[in-house]
Amino acid sequence: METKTLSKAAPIIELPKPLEQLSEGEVERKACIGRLMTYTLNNLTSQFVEKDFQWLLPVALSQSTDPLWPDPGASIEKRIEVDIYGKTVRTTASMIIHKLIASSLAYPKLFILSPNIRIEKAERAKTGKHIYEFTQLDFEARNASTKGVMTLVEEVICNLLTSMKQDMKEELSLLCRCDTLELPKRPFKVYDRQELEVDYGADWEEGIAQETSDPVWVTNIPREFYDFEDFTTGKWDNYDLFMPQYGEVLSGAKREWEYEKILKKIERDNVDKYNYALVLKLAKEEKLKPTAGGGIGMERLVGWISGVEHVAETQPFPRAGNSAR
Ligand code: ASN
Repeated sequence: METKTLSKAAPIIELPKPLEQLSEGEVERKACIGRLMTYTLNNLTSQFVEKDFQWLLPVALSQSTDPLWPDPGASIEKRIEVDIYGKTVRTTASMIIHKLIASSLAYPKLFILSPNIRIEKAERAKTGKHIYEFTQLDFEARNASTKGVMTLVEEVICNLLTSMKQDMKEELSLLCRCDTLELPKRPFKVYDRQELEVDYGADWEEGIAQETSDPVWVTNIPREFYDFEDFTTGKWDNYDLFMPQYGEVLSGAKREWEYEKILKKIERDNVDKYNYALVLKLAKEEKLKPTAGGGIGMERLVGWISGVEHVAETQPFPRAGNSAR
């Protein structure tokens, strides 16, 4: 089968201006996006609390942060490490390991608004999708299934959009999103990454985002050791959520919990075992439980809702390029 050609090459997107350089009209637009962010945070956190998820506070420095490796989508240029009281800790790339431990030991259903630092190669800022500091609504549930997580996410996103379209008409119309932001039909379609590669080649993420007019799930993406991999079929039980004309806003998975598999994958990936000693110990003692979850990128979700060119437009102090304030 022939690979489809994408309609246009990915455009290079200007970095957003800092607050103090915005014109009056641009400030109004910024404030409008800010109100949609407030609405989204309030709505999603309330929905998770109502569903009996416990709201945990984030950690900023830890021994076991996300290795972000091997993930074909990652391009980490620099990792920030610092010595505290004789121990090397790192800035949080994601709280995935903490989620697995917390959900297994004490908080079966949890979520965190977790600030993540990922210093990716500078040119990635020009995609309009990458920022070096962002916040995930990261959630995890003990004994949850992939289907269960997909249903939960579809429900919370559709609830958010339904009430936002009623309550935030002024903001959505100022951003010209009143008519274009449609309520998706449930359940969302599910694609296997392998079938998308046949259709679009290596650029399947861009391909599916351009072509779909509804949010879609993509499963079976090879990546870090903590996502569940079926060793007999070679398939990964994980999932990303892609928004139409935009791209990925959530990634998640059913997780590994068995010691032998985790160890094998850590060794296979050349990941430093020492940093994951606690999760290995818990798995060995059979205290690590099967969980599933995901993380919604808040800037990306609100970026898609607002129709921004660059995701950093959703941030009061854009975290892209070298204009840090
Ligand atoms: N939050 C993601 C998850 O739950 C992990 C990540 O951000 N790398 O799978």
